[in-house]
Amino acid sequence: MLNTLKAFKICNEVPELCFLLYGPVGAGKSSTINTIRTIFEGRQFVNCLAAAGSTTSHTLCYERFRFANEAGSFPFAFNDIMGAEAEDGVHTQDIISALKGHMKEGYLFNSKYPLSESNHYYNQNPSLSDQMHCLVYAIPADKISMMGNDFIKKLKSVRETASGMGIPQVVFMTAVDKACEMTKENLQNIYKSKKIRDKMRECSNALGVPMNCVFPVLNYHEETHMNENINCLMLDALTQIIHWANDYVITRSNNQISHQQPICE
Ligand SMILES: Nc1nc2c(ncn2[C@@H]2O[C@H](COP(=O)(O)OP(=O)(O)OP(=O)(O)O)[C@@H](O)[C@H]2O)c(=O)[nH]1
Ligand SMILES: [Mg+2]
Repeated sequence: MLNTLKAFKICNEVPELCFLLYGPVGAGKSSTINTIRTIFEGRQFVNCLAAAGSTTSHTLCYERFRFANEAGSFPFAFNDIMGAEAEDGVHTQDIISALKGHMKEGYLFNSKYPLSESNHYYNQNPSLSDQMHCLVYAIPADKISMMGNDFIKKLKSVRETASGMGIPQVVFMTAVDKACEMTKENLQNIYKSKKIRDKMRECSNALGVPMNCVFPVLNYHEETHMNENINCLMLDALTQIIHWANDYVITRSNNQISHQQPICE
């Protein structure tokens, strides 16, 4: 799977495929990026992470992460954002700005006020390369049932915007170890676990994303060595979503070309 990803040729329209991570505080968004870096770069990465159980977001700045190893760089990037809370946390309008490519890297989130058009970090004319090509919801498996109505409401408006733009939407269901003891003991049991399947269905219903777009994953969080099972789950998700993001870019650029062509009578 690693070789497949390395060999993946993205379309010519954009230099890299962009994924935006969105989810509640402490859902494992930053950990997902660290896990991907760990897999590609062959060593553990620990950036700024929220303490487990923290209620305020640790990620405060809009950042794009790229991945590379000695063989070269991979043609995709993940954007990390502040977690969404019912009242505090990332402003829904900011997620929409990020999706559309208006938000520049380095922007410091402010949960009271969304990014304004006059801000230095506001990109007035985003191109297809600046916008997101896939929205990845990070939802912790053990907390799906606890997601409050306020958060679901926020999520709904983000989902509507993404759907309106035709952006593919997937779920990374994190912390599978916390939702199923059998899976915690041996990650390979994930494929046999009824609990995990039920959680995936819950995710699918809550977010309106089909079951085959819900990927159960485990992030590196306490391991000190590489773990093939963790890597395989994440790589399985990546090898699928990279195609969907690429398809989206192709569709969008075809539409743009057809809109630009003069209408011949
Ligand atoms: N057990 C377990 N813990 C995890 C997993 N993923 C992340 N964590 C832990 O959950 C906590 C929060 O993870 P983060 O990656 O900081 O979450 P985040 O979504 O970036 O949080 P904010 O930036 O604060 O919104 C950390 O202590 C992680 O070690 C997982 O798959 N399993
Ligand atoms: Mg974070």
